[in-house]
Amino acid sequence: MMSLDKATIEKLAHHCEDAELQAYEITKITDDYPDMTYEDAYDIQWTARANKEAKGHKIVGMKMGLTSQAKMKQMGVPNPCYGYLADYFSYGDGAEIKIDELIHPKVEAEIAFVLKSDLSGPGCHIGDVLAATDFVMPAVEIIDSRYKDFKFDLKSVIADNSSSSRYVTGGQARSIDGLDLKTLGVVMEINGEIVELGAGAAVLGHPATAIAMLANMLAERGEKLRAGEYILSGAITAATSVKKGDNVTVKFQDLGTVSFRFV
Ligand code: 0L1
Ligand code: MG
Repeated sequence: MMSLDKATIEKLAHHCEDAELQAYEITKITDDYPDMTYEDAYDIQWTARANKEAKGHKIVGMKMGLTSQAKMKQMGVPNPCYGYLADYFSYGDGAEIKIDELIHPKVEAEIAFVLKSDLSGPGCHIGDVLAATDFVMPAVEIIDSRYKDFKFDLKSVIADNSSSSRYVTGGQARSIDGLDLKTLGVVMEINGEIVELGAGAAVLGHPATAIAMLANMLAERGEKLRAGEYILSGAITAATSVKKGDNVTVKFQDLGTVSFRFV
């Protein structure tokens, strides 16, 4: 397998990050580098992440993406992927999100995990995740692929930080005791109209499974999930396009509501 050299990795990290910061579309990078590997794709993502930290940004968490069978099929990709969350991605309940800073955002309802102890793979399983979970919180992820018309393949998406751009957290932080994350229901409304429904099982059968998979994927690079990080477990609803002026409200069974607006 051909692998990209360090200079090309650095160039592509800037290519994707510039598109994110200045909100413009790019064509998928595998068009120009068809022989790049999954390792190259993650090298590009980790290089962009290091560049953000060097500029003074804090990495506050991680996300799993493409965790539902329906979404993997829709996008034609074989596996889920992960990305990182930088400090400026984070918004609270009632936020106003500036849509001009984004390209073609979509919203998806997710359950976020915060761990009380680090979690390492390989061999991490759902029981390890449940034992390590401090609390869960409702979240809405705003994804914004930098690729034209959301047209991509898995390697291109990974290099583009798995389309991460913003996330909004609200509702209540709850211990998982007494919560059934598999059947936990979610109703998404835009401007008062129900647009999506779902239950936690949409995420690989149980959202904690996605967190275990993430720990195992990170282990391939000698990395782990850390206590206190904010970890998005993957979409419960289909990603829904939004426009300026839209009010988004997502009601989570047992966890409360997350609301915000695009301005
Ligand atoms: O969070 C997600 O599931 C999105 C991952 C990237 C794919 C996309 O942009 O649709
Ligand atoms: Mg997501």
